Amino acid sequence: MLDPVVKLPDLTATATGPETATGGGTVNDTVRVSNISSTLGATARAVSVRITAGGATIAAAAATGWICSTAGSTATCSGGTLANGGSVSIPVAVRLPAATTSITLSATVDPGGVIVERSETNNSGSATTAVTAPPLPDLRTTMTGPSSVRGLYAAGVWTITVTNAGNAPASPVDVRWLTNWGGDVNANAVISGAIGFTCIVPPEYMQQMAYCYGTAALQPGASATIVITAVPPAPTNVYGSTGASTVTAMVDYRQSVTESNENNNASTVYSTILP
Ligand SMILES: [Ca+2]
Ligand SMILES: [Ca+2]
Ligand SMILES: [Ca+2]
Repeated sequence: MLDPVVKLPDLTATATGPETATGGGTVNDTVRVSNISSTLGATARAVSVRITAGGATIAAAAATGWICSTAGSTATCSGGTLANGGSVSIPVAVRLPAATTSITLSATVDPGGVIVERSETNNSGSATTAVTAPPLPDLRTTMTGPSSVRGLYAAGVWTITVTNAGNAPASPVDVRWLTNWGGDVNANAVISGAIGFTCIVPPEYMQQMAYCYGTAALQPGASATIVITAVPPAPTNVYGSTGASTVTAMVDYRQSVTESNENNNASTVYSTILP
């Protein structure tokens, strides 16, 4: 009769992946689980491996004969069988954050310690990828306007400057100019700068607004200006406090451009509408 110790399997796990990658994309790493026991019959059954990618998302992990599930930065594959000398490769798709950081994919086989092995100290491996932030645009606005304007009679002029402060072209460049005014108001937009805009003033809304659609991509460092001239209504046609006008310009209001900063897209001017 054989000494039962002789038949112990020895599971190992290693991880490999690219040393460098651009953030925002997906990289393909590989986890390899092996039974390095040389003893015939030292088969490991119902093997489980836990995979983690701190700071990143595991999009997919799969291997024939194993059941894999993913949740956030963790994946678990279990149910595999590894005869002595056998191994399995598990492709792992890792979705990287759009930032400069370092992501380490770690794999531990038999994390619960339920399989008795010849060595319990060689069950983990890892691979580190240096992630570089991708070039992204950063649209932002500034706006000037009157501190007060006479409703019904005088035109106010609001000047919106749209700048791409990022390091990649931005497209589309769409701007919404939104007031808290009701009633019948005329607004006209004039545009100048690096790119043109097509502006419309839809008549059907309760609040007056204008939409301006950029006619080209805005390059890094470039600016364009939209000048909106509008005659406000009587103070009583302002929603909220009488005569307290709020005008907000927002670029990429439909959130169709991924930017390095999404929090600098709006600017607001407060104007008092006088009777
Ligand atoms: Ca082991
Ligand atoms: Ca922005
Ligand atoms: Ca955006």
